[in-house]
Amino acid sequence: MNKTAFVSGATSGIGQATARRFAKEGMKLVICGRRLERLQALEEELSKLTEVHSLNFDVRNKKSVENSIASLPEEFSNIDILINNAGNAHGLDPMQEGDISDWDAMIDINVKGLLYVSKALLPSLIRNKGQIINIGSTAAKEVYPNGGVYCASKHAVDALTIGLRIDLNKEGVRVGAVHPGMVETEFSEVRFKGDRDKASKVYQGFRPLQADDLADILYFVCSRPYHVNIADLVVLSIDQASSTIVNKNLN
Ligand code: NDP
Ligand code: 8X3
Repeated sequence: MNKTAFVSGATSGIGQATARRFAKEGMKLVICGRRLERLQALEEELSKLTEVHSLNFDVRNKKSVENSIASLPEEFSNIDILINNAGNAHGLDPMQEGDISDWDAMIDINVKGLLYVSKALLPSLIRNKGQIINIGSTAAKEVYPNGGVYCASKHAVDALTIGLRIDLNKEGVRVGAVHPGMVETEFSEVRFKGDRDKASKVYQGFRPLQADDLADILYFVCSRPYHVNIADLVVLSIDQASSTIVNKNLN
């Protein structure tokens, strides 16, 4: 596909799988994340398939977001597709025991970071009649125990998706969100602050979604004809019925 895509959070999980999938489809790529070594390794890998440019910044840092995007070389500055994927959960605690620095991280990354990146890319997306796909979550549609702030951050992503779609309607920019249920990535490792045993238990006993499943779906969403905008897509594993109902019957 003859388009340039900007993928935030491309150093692991859904973002990395999506960058790989888009590269296979011949899309030009801007890949982003904080972990420089991973970013460089991915750039080297995908450069065999397509043109790739890396941007190493923290989405929480407004100036860094603006300067990084402003620094894009001419040949990468015409963004057609924005995948707003960078994000994580931090902690899983009742509100009364929540750590305020975890709350700051979730609001600053999942909500404000998405806004900073979107704002910096809107001129290009409007010029190109482009497309924004926000990665929400089932946590954007439901609230589950101990996940109040993460769910609030993803509810905000849902509202911002609708707000952007409304305001960009006259500009011909497609805006939508993909909302995954449980996907086996580094997500739980981040949530549990590096505790790999605890993280791996989250995905035991059932068939979670894999990052490649989301990459396929994201490619599908952005390869529809221009007049088709997939506005809101919830994607669950066969074993998941809701945030709290998961059929964990496998050995
Ligand atoms: P991963 O932890 O595997 O990937 C998260 C990505 O976000 C990494 O590339 C990370 O890069 C990037 N990121 C995190 N914080 C920042 C930051 N401050 N600045 C820049 N980049 C950042 O998790 P997933 O792939 O699962 O998560 C991707 C998205 O999918 C998130 O928005 C998540 O909320 C959402 N999601 C995940 C689900 C799941 O079950 N896994 C379910 C529903 C939604 P780096 O650390 O290098 O900066
Ligand atoms: C992540 C969904 O349910 O694993 O967005 O917290 S969950």
